[in-house]
Amino acid sequence: MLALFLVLEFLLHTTQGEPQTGSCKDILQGYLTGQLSSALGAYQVEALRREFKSFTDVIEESMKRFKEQVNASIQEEGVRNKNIVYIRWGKKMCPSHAKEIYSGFVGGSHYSHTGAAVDPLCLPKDPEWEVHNDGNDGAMAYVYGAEYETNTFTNHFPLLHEHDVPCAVCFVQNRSVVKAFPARKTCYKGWNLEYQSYLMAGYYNHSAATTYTCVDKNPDTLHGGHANKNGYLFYFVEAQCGSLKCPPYVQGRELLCAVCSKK
Ligand SMILES: [Ca+2]
Ligand SMILES: [Ca+2]
Repeated sequence: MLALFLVLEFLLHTTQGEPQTGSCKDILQGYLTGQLSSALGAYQVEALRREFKSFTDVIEESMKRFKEQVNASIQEEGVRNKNIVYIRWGKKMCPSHAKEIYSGFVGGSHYSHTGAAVDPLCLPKDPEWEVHNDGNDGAMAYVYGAEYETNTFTNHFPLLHEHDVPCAVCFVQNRSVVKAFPARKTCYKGWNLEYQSYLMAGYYNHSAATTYTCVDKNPDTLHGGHANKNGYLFYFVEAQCGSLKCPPYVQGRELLCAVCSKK
């Protein structure tokens, strides 16, 4: 309504002072004040109305587009200042589009300890220290290295068995969020793939609780780490039907994981 009023005002002003002001100005003024000349045909009023309507429609449409553009550039600006960091488990390097903060080796609690910390760590190769006392000092938590436990799976995966597990901490600019999607190898619409992986966790019957972790689907191994020393252990995760819906899940099938990010 405001737009219509402004258009009419504009037309009135632009027609003022012109010699043949008679008809157009009178019609507009009549339209605005409601005192339309009786001599004026109804069809002229209708024609004017239609013209104003199409004109204001054009203005409203371009205002809408302008608003959308402003919103999009505000959003773009917001994302430009955002970054994500994630750990690529099982790989020494980050994906090519990411910057590597550091590459390290996976550590965690011992699979046999009931009081274990559940989550694995990506330990750097250049640790720093403060006050310390070498040797075991009693009441402490522990961190061990990590191994793949993959001898009962198929294909090339038994070759990884007992090898130590690397990791890389990766940094990606202009992304607002990163998330692991279990049971997926591709990302949902609007998300970008960071890395494809298998879902892994501790053995179901070990004492220590673990956490589901997305370990790269083409894992690297740490040089010189092929010895069964145990510690934090990674096993593939199989679907178990029941309360888990099958289909879509399949009894005994190993689950994947897609790590995806979004602008
Ligand atoms: Ca082992
Ligand atoms: Ca299986």
